[in-house]
Amino acid sequence: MTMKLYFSPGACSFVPHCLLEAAGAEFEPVMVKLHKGEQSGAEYLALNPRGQVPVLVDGDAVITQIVAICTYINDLFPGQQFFSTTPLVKAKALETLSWMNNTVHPTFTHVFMPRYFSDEEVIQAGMKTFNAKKYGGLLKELNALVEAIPTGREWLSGTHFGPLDAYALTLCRWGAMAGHDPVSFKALWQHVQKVAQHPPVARVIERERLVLNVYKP
Ligand SMILES: N[C@@H](CCC(=O)N[C@@H](CS)C(=O)NCC(=O)O)C(=O)O
Repeated sequence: MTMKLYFSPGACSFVPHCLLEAAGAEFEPVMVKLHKGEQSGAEYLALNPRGQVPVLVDGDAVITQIVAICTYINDLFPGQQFFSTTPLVKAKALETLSWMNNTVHPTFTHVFMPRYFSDEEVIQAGMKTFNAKKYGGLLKELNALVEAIPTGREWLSGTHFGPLDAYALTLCRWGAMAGHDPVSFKALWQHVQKVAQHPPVARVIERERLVLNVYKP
């Protein structure tokens, strides 16, 4: 049975979307319009009570959370080496993936959806400003991780394209929405442009109709 990936254009679901495309998996991309609140409708909540994308459905199994979905896709398509088979390289990649998912990503959520964290508009405004600035510092850290890619290795994830590369692109795009010019993070921006040209990623960018640099000074 064909897998289904519930995604929203430009959201974090871009990460597993790219992995499925890169693996040549048979899957149906199902768009969830977050701006229309489709994630909060009864039908979607029956699938994922947390009302979030991504969701991967494989047969009767419903998998949520990027780290879990990426690990599952890696295990289904071991030849792709989305995670390295070298234990230490894999552990370090999971370390960075977890940081992206549990630190960088939620910092942006405070900028983009402050209403999830307070009912009060004044608090929301303060939270937005504070976290937009904090996000700039996290992008600097990400830029340093790209600079630290060992010579001879092309990808953040390891010797092959993988989740860290797709997530880096997503987080960099979001940075522009938080007021950070992606071009100012030189190594990261170069890497993101390379990732965007990787054929499976380019196909996903086209399917999701994404503009890479949405920065407006
Ligand atoms: N930790 C979750 C985060 C998922 C998440 O934050 N998804 C966002 C899009 S990037 C979402 O669906 N937001 C809709 C909402 O919260 O209303 C994961 O790894 O899947």
